[in-house]
Amino acid sequence: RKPTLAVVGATGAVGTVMLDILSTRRDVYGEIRLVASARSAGRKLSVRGEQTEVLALAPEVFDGVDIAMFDVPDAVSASWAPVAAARGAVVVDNSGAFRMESDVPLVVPEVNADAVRDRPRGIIANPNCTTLSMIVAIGALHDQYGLNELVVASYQAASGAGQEGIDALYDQLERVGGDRELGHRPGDVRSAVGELGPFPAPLALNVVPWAGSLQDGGWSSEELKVRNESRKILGLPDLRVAATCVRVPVVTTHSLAVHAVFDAPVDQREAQAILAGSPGVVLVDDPEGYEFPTPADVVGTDPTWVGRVRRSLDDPNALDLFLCGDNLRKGAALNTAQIAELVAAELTG
Ligand code: 2RA
Repeated sequence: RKPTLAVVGATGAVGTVMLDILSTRRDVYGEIRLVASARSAGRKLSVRGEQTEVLALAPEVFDGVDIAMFDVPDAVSASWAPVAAARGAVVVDNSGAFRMESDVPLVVPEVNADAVRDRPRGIIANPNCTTLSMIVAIGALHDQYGLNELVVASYQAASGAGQEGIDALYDQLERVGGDRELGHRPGDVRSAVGELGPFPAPLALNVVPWAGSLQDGGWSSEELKVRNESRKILGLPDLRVAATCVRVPVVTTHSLAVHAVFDAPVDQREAQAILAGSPGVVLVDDPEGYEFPTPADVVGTDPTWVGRVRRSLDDPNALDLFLCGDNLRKGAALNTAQIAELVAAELTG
C-alpha cells in the first residue's frame, strides 16, 4: 500500500510550493491530506490535479497517516509534531523546533541520507533555507578536501519571511518605483516606504543586515542556524563558521558568498569539476561571459547553483564561491519532499 501523507501548513508560502512539487514529482503516496489552521479549513486546494479540502489541525487528522510534513511556526511544530508521531506518523518538520535536538536527525538527502533511519522520536528535521541554499555544494567539496572553516555572507530573499515578507517587498517597491529622487539622502527611502512589514529597515532600494532574532553576542538566530546546522549535517562539531545574514530586495532565492577553508590544498578546476558532477548542483562559472548564478535565473528551479569558484589568493587550502538556491524549493519544500520520499521507500520496502 502506498503511504498516506499529511501536509501540515498547506496554505503557506512553502505549502503552496509543496503542492506543486507533489503534483510534479513521481507520485509515491496514496491518500494526501491537506491540513492547516481552523481559519483555512474548508478551502479546496489542487494537488495531483485533484481538488482537495483543507482539514483543520486536530489530533484525529493524523490517524492512519504514515508520513506528516510540517511547515508551520516553531511553536506549532513543537506542540503538534509529537502528537502526529504518537499516532504513528513519521514527521518531517521544516520548523526550527527540533533541528538541534540530539535525537532528531537533520537531513539533506544529497549529504547525509542515511541519517533518516535514526529517528527515535519519529521526527526528522529539515534544515533552515539559508543552510540548504549552500550545503549540498559545500558537502561535495567537504567530501573531497575536508572542510574546517566557513565564512559566509548571505543575501536572503523576502519570501524567507513568508507571504508577509513577499507582500511587504512588493508594497515597498510600488511606493518607490520610478521615483528617481530617492536614494540620494539619508532616510529618504525610509520615509517613502513607510510600512516596513516584517523587516527592521526598508528592503526596497536597500539591504538589511538582519534576519531572525537577537542572540548572545549580537549574533542573529539566522547566523547561528547556518553555523550549528552546517556542523550537524556535515558531522563536524568543531567546524569554524562565521555567518553574516543579510536580507536583500529579491522575492525568492537566497544567495551566499562563501569562503571555505579545507584541510588540504585545493585546485580551482578540480573544484569546479567536483561541483559540476555533484547530484543537485549546477555549475555556472564563466565570468568572462558574465555567466554566474543570479536569483532572477535560479528562482523556481530545484538545484543549488554555483559560480565564481576561485582559489583564495592568500590560502592554497581555501576556495571562494557564490551560490544561489530557491529558498522555497530546495530551501524548504523540495528537501522536505525528498526526505519524505526516502521514508516512503523505507516504509514500502
Ligand atoms: C529567512 N531562513 O529567510 C529564514 C527562514 N525562512 O527568514
